[in-house]
Amino acid sequence: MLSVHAWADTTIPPPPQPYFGVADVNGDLALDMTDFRLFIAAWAQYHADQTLDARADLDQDGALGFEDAVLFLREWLKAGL
Ligand SMILES: [Ca+2]
Ligand SMILES: [Ca+2]
Repeated sequence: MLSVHAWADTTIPPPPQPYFGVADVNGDLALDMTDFRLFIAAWAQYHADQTLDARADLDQDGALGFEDAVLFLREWLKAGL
């Protein structure tokens, strides 16, 4: 049986902090593998047929280029992912 003291000593991890950076491709306030996959898919699509997923255009210049990749990777590395 679980004692009251055992319950009181249980550490509940803090909720993750919301992420407000530009690399949150899907806008869910978290930077994770979903954003990575979306960015890579947007990159591949853009460089295949110039279809732009504006969510991945991180510098908002109307194209998906090297600068967007640098911005994404900088944020990714800063988050320690
Ligand atoms: Ca996200
Ligand atoms: Ca861009």
